[in-house]
Amino acid sequence: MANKGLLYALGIFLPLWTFLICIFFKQIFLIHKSQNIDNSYTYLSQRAKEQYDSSRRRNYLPDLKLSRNSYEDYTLDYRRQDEFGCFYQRENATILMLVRNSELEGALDSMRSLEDRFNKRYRYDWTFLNDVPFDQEFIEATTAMASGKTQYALIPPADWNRPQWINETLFEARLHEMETEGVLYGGSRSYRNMCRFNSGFFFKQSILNNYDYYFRVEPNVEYYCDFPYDPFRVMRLKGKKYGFVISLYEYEETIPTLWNVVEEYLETNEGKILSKEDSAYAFLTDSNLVGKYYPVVEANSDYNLCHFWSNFEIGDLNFFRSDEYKTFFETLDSKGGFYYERWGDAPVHSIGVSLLLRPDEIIHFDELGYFHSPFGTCPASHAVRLDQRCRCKSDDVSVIDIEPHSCLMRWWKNGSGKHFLKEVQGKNFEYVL
Ligand SMILES: Nc1nc2c(ncn2[C@@H]2O[C@H](COP(=O)(O)OP(=O)(O)O)[C@@H](O)[C@H]2O)c(=O)[nH]1
Ligand SMILES: *[C@@H]1O[C@H](CO)[C@@H](O)[C@H](O)[C@H]1NC(C)=O
Ligand SMILES: *[C@@H]1O[C@H](CO)[C@@H](O)[C@H](O)[C@H]1NC(C)=O
Ligand SMILES: *[C@@H]1O[C@H](CO)[C@@H](O)[C@H](O)[C@H]1NC(C)=O
Ligand SMILES: [Mg+2]
Repeated sequence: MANKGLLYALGIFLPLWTFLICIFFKQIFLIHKSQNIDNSYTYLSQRAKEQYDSSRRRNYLPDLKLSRNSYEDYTLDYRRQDEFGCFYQRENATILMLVRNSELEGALDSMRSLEDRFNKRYRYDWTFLNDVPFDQEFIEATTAMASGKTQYALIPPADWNRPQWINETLFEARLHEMETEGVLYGGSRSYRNMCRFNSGFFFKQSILNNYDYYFRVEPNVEYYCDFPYDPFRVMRLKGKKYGFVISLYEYEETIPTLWNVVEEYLETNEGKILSKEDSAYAFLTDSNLVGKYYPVVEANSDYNLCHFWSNFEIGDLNFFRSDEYKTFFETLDSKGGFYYERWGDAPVHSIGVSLLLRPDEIIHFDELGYFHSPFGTCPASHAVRLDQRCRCKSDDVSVIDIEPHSCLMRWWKNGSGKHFLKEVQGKNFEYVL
């Protein structure tokens, strides 16, 4: 009989049916449970979002300016920032690191941080420069760490080494003198090569010919926050040629005669370059009170020693490749101060861009938290720090932004200006967290 056969089959497989039914209910139970967990997390995160996040609502309230340190109301239209991914048209740009083989660990730390905070979404190329060939271990590890393509170049000796015309007797004497005086890197030969290379030769490397913009990265730095935009795109769309995050005073003992040479350059090139009124000259020379502070460092020349910290910089290579900058660098270089003194590439770049660019061509990226020992910068707005997943405290001792030894306030005053939330919104506006 057919029925008997069916019962027989069901009976024989009874343990199997029971097993399957158990699994089925267990699954339903688990799904249910996990949905509960999900719901509670969703609820919590929704609440946090609503509680804190005026910045996420920026899309709907585009006129709201956050309490950040920026004079730009909106660095970019954020609504267009979701365009990354495979359809994003990258800028003509590369991330650039001059580095030694021995600094591999520090290079990887910086890369890990920048990839996580910015580049993994865009996959810009990484370009590595060195005065000796990179070793296999370095190439392998950095290539594995990069989301974009990597390329490596050897700097020609003529772009790196001390030129023949440097007076060796004088050089050795000054090296010894500055070392005895305890000047930072005062006794170092390679540091001088590095500073001169970064001042006048990095942008001439043929490996960079194919790019318009570079983003300089050093080993052992950290980026504290998610980048809220592609800084290269900001540079192009806003017509910026030089970007910085930290500005401070230079040690005068490293550049005793630099400003004299700059004044000579200004006299010779008057009329060929921007006038003092049109450039950011005032940023370099103002020494009046800013807020509560006079410059914390006394200077012996008209140069107030303010400079952009060049370990972070995003720049337009075509500016550095211009005749104006070339003449500027060559005038400085011909005096030998990169060797007889210890001129840093930071004051040289800063003076160069401040004299040759309009203030509105220089940008302070104030939403990008950053640390290079011993100083850091961190967005001042709590909402921005949450929104960009920052890992920094804006009142940390290392955060230099509005400390007396920072030149940022001077940049606001005599550079490209700044307005504050209350000025923009009027006195009725209150920003409440
Ligand atoms: N290839 C190479 N890179 C160097 C040399 N000296 C300095 N650098 C790089 O130049 C940059 C500045 O040097 P660093 O030691 O960080 O100087 P600091 O930041 O002024 O203390 C870093 O990216 C270094 O990796 C050198 O002799 N060879
Ligand atoms: C090199 O410098 C030393 C010390 O200042 C000086 O005595 C000497 O004349 C210089 N040599 C040349 C060739 O200029
Ligand atoms: C990128 O920039 C370089 C240098 O300015 C230029 O020669 C090249 O044509 C640019 N490439 C693209 C795709 O725009
Ligand atoms: C810097 O700006 C202040 C305020 O606008 C102005 O009084 C001062 O003259 C400026 N400094 C220079 C050197 O132009
Ligand atoms: Mg460094």
